[in-house]
Amino acid sequence: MPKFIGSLNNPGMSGKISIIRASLWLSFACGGLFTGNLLLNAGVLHSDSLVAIEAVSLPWIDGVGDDACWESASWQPIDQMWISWGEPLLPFDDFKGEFKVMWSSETDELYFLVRTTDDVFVDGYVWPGGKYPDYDILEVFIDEDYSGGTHIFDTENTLAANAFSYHIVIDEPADEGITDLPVVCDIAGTSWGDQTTPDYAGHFPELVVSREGRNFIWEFSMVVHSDTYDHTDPEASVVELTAGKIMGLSMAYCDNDDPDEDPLARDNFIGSVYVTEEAYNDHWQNADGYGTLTLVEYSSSVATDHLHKNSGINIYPNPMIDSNIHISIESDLSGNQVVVRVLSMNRQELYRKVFERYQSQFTRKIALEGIVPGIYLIEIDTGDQIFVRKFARSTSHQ
Ligand SMILES: [Ca+2]
Ligand SMILES: [Ca+2]
Ligand SMILES: [Ca+2]
Ligand SMILES: [Ca+2]
Repeated sequence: MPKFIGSLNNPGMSGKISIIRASLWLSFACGGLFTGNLLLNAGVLHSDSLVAIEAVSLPWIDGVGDDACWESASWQPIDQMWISWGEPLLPFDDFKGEFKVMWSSETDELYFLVRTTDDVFVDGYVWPGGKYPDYDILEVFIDEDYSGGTHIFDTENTLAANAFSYHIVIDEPADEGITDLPVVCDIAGTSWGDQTTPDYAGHFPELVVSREGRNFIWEFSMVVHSDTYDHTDPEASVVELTAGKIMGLSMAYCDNDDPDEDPLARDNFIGSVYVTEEAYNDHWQNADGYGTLTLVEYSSSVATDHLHKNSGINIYPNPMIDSNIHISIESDLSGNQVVVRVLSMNRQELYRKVFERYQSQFTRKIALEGIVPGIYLIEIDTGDQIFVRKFARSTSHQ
């Protein structure tokens, strides 16, 4: 009988498996997974490895995601609560977010399509003040050479441009309207004594944010710069984009919902990758926890595979409502057996069951008695592939 043997509230049972970046290529060798998935490979968790397919036709940057190229990219959720410190997911009307990313060898630019929902938008930031994270902003974190490491200031050992944490600050568009004039902030200088906040809007050649009700679409292009970046000569450090290139990349949203408080203070910080509790607010200064982005050439098979792998497994309802969650697997992903495991975010095994040989559609109910509110990983081993998805047990249906 499968047993639910622990919970996030039982740290004594933790058995951590380290996250190893080098497994990226292993995941490719095994028909690796794409946006929105995590992959467990030979006991090693490789999380949040994104693949960006080259855009054969460039998107029209207008805040509308109906361009043909976006169809071959998958949505990557922005669903990890970095602040407030590991609490369950927010209700979707408070914040919901996801993004797609593509690239072009013609323009040497990355292209992003981001959808956010936010109940209250706090704007009014005046550059170059230092309090931009207390407004509603989208953050793009990029480490061009995937070096990891600190990126606050230019010092003997580190460079401020080792990675960028772009804080995209906009004024809220009118309902059914758009805005296209952001300020993009990050820290530069050699120490807190001479800290400056350059405006990096020039790294985003095109950016349009549209709004319908509480839903926003951020569509933009981005130039990638190396760590030799000099703000007085940006062109000199522009990086050529080629298939196979790996970069560090994460996305996050700073959510404040109280425009009247004084001073303003950020309420929530939601990211696209899992980070440990100690690193919930580390991306701004250290690139070690960034996700990975690998650029690949477009081919119809890659695009088809990409779409297929993301639609082949369904976990529902998510967030789960009671102690049951359902798994369904498309028929052509079938194997002789399916091993299902549920893990806490620190990789503690909470549930394991082997389901015997199956054919055609595979649908099972997984009972997780005693599961406490939080974010979990569900691992599905179909024999030739291992999929891992995140799901949440919310607090609102106890
Ligand atoms: Ca568009
Ligand atoms: Ca909100
Ligand atoms: Ca770097
Ligand atoms: Ca907000």
